[in-house]
Amino acid sequence: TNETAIPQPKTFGPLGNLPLVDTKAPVQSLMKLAEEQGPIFKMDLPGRPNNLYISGRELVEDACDESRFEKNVWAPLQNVRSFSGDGLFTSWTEEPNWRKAHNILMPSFSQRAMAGYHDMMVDIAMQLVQKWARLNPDEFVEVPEDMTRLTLDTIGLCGFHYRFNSFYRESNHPFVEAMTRSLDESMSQLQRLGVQNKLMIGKKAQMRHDIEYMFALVDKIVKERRERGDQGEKDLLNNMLGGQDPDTGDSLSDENIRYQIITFLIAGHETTSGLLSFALYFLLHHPDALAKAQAEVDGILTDSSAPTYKQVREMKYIRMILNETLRLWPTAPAFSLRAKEDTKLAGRYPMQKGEAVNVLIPTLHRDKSAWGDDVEKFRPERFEDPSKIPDDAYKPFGNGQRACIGQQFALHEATLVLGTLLRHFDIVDGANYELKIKETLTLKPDGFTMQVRPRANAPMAPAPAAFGGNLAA
Ligand code: HEM
Ligand code: LEH
Repeated sequence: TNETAIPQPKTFGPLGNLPLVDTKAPVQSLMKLAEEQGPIFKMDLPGRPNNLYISGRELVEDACDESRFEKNVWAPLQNVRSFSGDGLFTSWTEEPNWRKAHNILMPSFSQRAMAGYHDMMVDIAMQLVQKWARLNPDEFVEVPEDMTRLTLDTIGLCGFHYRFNSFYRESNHPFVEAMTRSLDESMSQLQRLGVQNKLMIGKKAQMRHDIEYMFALVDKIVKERRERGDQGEKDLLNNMLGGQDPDTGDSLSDENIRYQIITFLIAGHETTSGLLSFALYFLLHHPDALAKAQAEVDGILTDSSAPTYKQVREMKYIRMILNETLRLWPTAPAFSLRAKEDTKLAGRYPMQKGEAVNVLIPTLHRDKSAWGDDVEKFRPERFEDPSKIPDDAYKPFGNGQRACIGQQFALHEATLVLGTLLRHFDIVDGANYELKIKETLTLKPDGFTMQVRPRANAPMAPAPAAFGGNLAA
């Protein structure tokens, strides 16, 4: 027949392939394995035999056929369900709350809806600009930490009119601590043996405690809004509290609203802060791209008022930089699909109904047959004409009806912030930072610091009236 055997790296008895995976960096281990094994390979993990990883464009294109494959809520997402339940990100498509929430929330994430969030995004972006403007020349910016402050505060304000006020705190907001620990623990559980997991009593108690903290914060936000009533806030919370599914007339239950809020707080900030951090890292190392980006924003942001929605939409090169950053380091690095019926993947690999394939996005984004030989090179110009990108070679936001609902939100926010930062500051690699990637389900540059210098020709950031509305005063 025309069936092909699937490669598998060496195994270690009952541990299977687990010893080949660095517990702190599973995705980077899988990328190395993919380089050795090719575009499809098999991994046996304790209690989880036959994990298929695919990373070739052709295979991914076939698995993205929604008539034969659907989103798989795989082990990494199963573990997250303890705090995000049947929220949009961790629900099966057939669970009734997926379509209900999808229908109710889609309009809140349309490109049009971004105009309504824009001023709130600017509010938080300006807090970052002002913090950086007040640094002494010898001080360093902790990039992922400040980007996390920014993206958490942005989703808090746009989603729920809640201010985390992260820029007024020396360390992370307790919600971020609870969330990061829970995500870490969800990932660690994947690599422990069943018996090991049962022995982790302290970790379990910590996770229970963290989940209770997150639920309590969210319940407080909902309770306060219910008591105050709808005052016309155009945010996600009002849409969830008041929205009805046009198909059924149903609205979301209180339990499901809690899961959606946790989902948005997590999804809405982890990946976008990683994106902004990697983008600044790449710009430090690509002066040509940096100069082009600064020339673009200098031409668009010509007066001292805050960027408008329209100006952000004009920042085409900044957008290309973000696209190219997500090519090399897609901050949500994998998703999983399962066969809806018995089928053959790419006409060669028989799959039974329910069998899954996991898409390894960073390796897909380095498929030379799709991108050319210079795949390792950071070159935003690849995205000049998106029609030139082969189908399904670029999947940073997932696939089909289960693709990221927050894509426009993330890209509008990231474009606004990167454009505004580059208009105001030159960036300097004062610490000779060497890239090291931290994994917590998402990817971030670990310990990345740099210096910033206010640009001579920058328009001054709008400041409170006490300062004359202008930092120069
Ligand atoms: C789904 C990536 C930002 C909310 C997804 C998926 C990916 C992804 C790959 C598909 C997951 C799967 O198939 O299992 C990203 C990246 C982001 C980002 C790279 C930023 C650079 C956001 C933001 C929000 C968000 C800002 C919300 C404010 C969601 C939700 C889903 C999702 C709710 C599930 C959608 C559904 O299945 O109906 N995202 N995301 N994401 N994302 Fe994002
Ligand atoms: O493949 C992974 N883990 C392996 C285990 C390992 C021992 C081989 C496995 O098979 O479970 C790594 C898992 C990576 C999961 C990426 C999930 C993406 C999370 C994105 C969260 C943020 N977000 C959500 C929505 N929009 C953004």
